[in-house]
Amino acid sequence: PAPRTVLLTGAAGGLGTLMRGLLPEYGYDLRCLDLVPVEGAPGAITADLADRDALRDAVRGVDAIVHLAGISLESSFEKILRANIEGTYNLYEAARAEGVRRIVFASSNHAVGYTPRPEGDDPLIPVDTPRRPDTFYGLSKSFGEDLAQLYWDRHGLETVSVRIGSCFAEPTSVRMLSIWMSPADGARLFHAALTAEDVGHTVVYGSSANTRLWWDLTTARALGYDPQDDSEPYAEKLIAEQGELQPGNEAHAYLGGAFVTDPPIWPH
Ligand code: NAI
Ligand code: 15L
Repeated sequence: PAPRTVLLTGAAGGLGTLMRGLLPEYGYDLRCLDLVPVEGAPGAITADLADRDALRDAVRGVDAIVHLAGISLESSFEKILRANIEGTYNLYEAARAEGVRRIVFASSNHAVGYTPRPEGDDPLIPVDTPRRPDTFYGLSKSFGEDLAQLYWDRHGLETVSVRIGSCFAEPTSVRMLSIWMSPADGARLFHAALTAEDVGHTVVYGSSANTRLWWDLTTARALGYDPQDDSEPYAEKLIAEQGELQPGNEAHAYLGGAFVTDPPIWPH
């Protein structure tokens, strides 16, 4: 049966807030969790991913989990270790112990951020390209994908790892023209990841059907994802303001963009 009750971790964050608005239209009952109170979500759980007891209570009885919580930019190794690496482990352990069958894991393009971006007629980047994290943050997403594989192989807990590009209301940079995921397509992809059958551990890229796409959406489409948006209408204005990406510029040369040269730092 299709999952109905879904735990949404990181529900107070940017993507969590967008998905709280969009996923209920697909019929889900969301149980929200975050480190900070989730405004406008009565009954939301305020808990740290470090709190194993709270996670056991939070996952009990849900059909699936959408795991967005964690540090979403670069930080010290110690902070990334606690929130993203141990935190994701704690969530998977709770899910295993409570018999949850499926997790949708918010991985990131920064797990493969040191992959050179395709130019011209270069082939699109496949999901099985070697992982090349660009930061400790990207390293934690690479860990999450391996953890997901282990929990599938050993425990039969299924995961769709979504290497999200940039999911914001609009693309705001020339790089984002290639990796943008509109919020509506984000909800379509999460819904597909929650409902497709026999996913085992599947890795997909998360973006809209952008004209300037850098990566291969075949595995995402195989879940039933049918993206409806394209960043191209934003291209002319962004390129006029910012110029085209320059191959000689290190911050333009890789998938991870400026994360390889000057990563944005998590503010807390
Ligand atoms: P965000 O930073 O706005 O939200 C993350 C949420 O996680 C915050 O509300 C924060 O309070 C919560 N959180 C942090 N540490 C926690 C802990 N120890 N315990 C419980 N909750 C904790 O980030 P955003 O943009 O909403 O991203 C959500 C997820 O998607 C993140 O895992 C991020 O790495 C991933 N992602 C997002 C992309 C995007 O374009 N928004 C791109 C690629 C990946
Ligand atoms: C990410 O992984 C971040 O969480 C998000 O805030 C954006 O910076 C995105 O990658 C990106 O690469 O644009």
